[in-house]
Amino acid sequence: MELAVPSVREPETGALSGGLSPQQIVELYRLMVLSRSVDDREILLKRQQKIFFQISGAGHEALQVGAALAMRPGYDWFFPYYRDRALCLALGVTPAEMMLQAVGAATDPASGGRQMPTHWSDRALHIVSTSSSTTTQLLHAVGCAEAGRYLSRHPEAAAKSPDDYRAFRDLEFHGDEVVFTSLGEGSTSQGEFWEALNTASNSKLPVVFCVEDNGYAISVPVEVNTPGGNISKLVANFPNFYFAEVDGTDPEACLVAFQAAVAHCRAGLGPAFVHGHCMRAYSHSLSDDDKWYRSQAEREADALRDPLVKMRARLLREGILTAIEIEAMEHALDDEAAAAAELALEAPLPLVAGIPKHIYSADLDPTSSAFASEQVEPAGSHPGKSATGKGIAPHTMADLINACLFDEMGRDPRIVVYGEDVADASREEALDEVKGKGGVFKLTSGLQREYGSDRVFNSPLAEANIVGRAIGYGVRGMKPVVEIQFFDYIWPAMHQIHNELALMRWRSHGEWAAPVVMRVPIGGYLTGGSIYHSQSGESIFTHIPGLRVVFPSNALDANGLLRTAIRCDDPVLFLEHKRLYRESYGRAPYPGPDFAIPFGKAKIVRPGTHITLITYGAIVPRALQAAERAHRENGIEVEVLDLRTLNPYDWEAIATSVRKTSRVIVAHEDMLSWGYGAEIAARIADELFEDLDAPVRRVASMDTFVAYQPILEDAILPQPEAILKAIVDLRAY
Ligand SMILES: Cc1ncc(C[n+]2csc(CCOP(=O)(O)OP(=O)(O)O)c2C)c(N)n1
Ligand SMILES: [Mg+2]
Repeated sequence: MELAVPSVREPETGALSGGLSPQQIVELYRLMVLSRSVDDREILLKRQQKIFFQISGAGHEALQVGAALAMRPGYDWFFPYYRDRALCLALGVTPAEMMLQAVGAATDPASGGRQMPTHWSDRALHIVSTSSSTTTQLLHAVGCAEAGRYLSRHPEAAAKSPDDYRAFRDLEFHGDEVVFTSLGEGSTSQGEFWEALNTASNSKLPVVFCVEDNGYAISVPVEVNTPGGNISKLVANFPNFYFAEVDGTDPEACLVAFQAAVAHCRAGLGPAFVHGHCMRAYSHSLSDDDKWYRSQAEREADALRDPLVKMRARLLREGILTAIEIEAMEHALDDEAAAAAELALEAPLPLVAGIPKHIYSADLDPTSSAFASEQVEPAGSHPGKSATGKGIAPHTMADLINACLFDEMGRDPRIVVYGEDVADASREEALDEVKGKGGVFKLTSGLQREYGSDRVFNSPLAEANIVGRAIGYGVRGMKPVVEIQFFDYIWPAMHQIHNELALMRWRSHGEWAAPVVMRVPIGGYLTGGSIYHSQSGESIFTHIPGLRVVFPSNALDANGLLRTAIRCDDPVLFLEHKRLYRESYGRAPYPGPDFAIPFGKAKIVRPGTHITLITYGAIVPRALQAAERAHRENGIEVEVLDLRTLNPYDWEAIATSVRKTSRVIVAHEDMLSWGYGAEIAARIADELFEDLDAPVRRVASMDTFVAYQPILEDAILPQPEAILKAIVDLRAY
């Protein structure tokens, strides 16, 4: 790839050498002015209503150019934020590409018209797609750095397999690569900032954190966000970091700071933190006016620190360029930005028909027969290490999930497993004498012992950290299979799941994806599980396009569906009902190391002719109990359908059964209102109205959380008696 600034970079390393020549100083200025010109052109277009949003990097150019020129595009990795126009230009994104995003063109290479301007993405340059959410990108950068380190230590993981997601996921890595990420000073208030620094510091990761401190977060001044007003002072005690605090309006000072930061990272000494004091030459965005909240004196003082103004003065003062030469250069760059805009305004617009493209992988369909195993034969002893059951005897769901993890990790060196308490013992020296933890439910038991601490390890107690880092691993082509200890505590990760994980592919128009598996124990019926260890809430996640949601009810399905989740190329929320982990219901022999079940295929667990009962998870055994009693006591034949996966779900199976029975109950453990059954019931009413002899009934828990006292717990959660009553009522309708 052509470097954008060959005259400035050293050809071998891509970095600048110290002590800049006049020519190199001019090149810095050129990049800064080009960035400002593109911003100014966009502002014009926004005022003419030819583009729909504008946020500028004006005032941040010096810091960003200094950062970009200390690193190597296409070799190092970049997780920038929305102000980083000058950084991206210096890395090699063209003004035309930026303008294509501003107009929302079909040919916008970063997002195909889906993201606002300045939401960067460029695969060749290693600029990973970023969102509008402040600070989420830092954890991606941390995971990306971990992946790079892992791959350097395990180059065998780069091998491709035609049989799974690896066929479509190329790996690139270098032992001395660095990962850059940036954010504003206001965004350092987010917890994920601290979560990212924790892991980067603890694991000595080669991440360059850049805080672009312009003193404001929209209208909120720095001292409101940062106690004492200086983030450098607050982070100073993190171990292993290189720290620099620089005048972010002086590109040369910034470059020197970043070169030292990058050298520290490349040498494997740990992360770096560069805090640049820049300024905001314009208001926050075109939707803001800083005259509303900044005094005139303050604005005037800030304007004197405009890096372009300062550089212009320096060029003249040091006789590097004349006023005429500067003016000619600025005009030429303005023309370049104008030409880019003209080009973009002529570009084709995205087709409405293309909207669903890249919500999920187009390469690998987890509903396809490629994931359907032959009839399984009991395959003898399973490889898992969980406490119950070895040999050919029927195994619990816990056993067969553990066995699947063992098998898949043996087969695919790109898998890493981490989460809270998932390791056998973080202090490896204890392993000789202890049994090992292996998860609070023991589902990951023995994995660290078998596959080593590089592949199975404990995370900090921070759920956003777990999922955010997994996204960083995922975009590098790795397969993180992470555990969230309880569904009740998935909420700190919700931002990462909803705005990042599920969206990575769609928002980058297929350029990036993070096919992460999140295993999550869920549900109640625990007798004493109470509010914070009994929650359901799967419909909150089936409401997220881009995320697959799986919810098995028995050991065999859990084994086969987890295998599909791991081998597929989409992010998967794999919900494991805690009550089912060691139930006698649904045990099965070990089905062997290649048993897989496609997504979106329901299973008729009891055939019947009078009523269709659609359910999943822990309600399956309860529905079967109710169906048996309805048969014995009332002569009603209920067909029980176990959906097994909730997104996608098997509409064909539902429709076939409903056409046969004409009466439907949807039953689930989660609350009734706005629950998963609401969507299924609505679709049946919409598309199968003619086939129905009665309204669609729902059975679910009360619209409240699960209480501790068992009398209350039993009343809140749906019991077999409630299902039986619905069956009898509906038959009589
Ligand atoms: C998680 C999140 N919360 C709120 C916003 C809305 N928002 C966008 S930019 C911004 C201020 C950011 O300030 P700072 O981090 O200092 O960056 P700057 O824009 O000043 O460069 C806010 C509140 C957002 N994008 N993401
Ligand atoms: Mg700011």
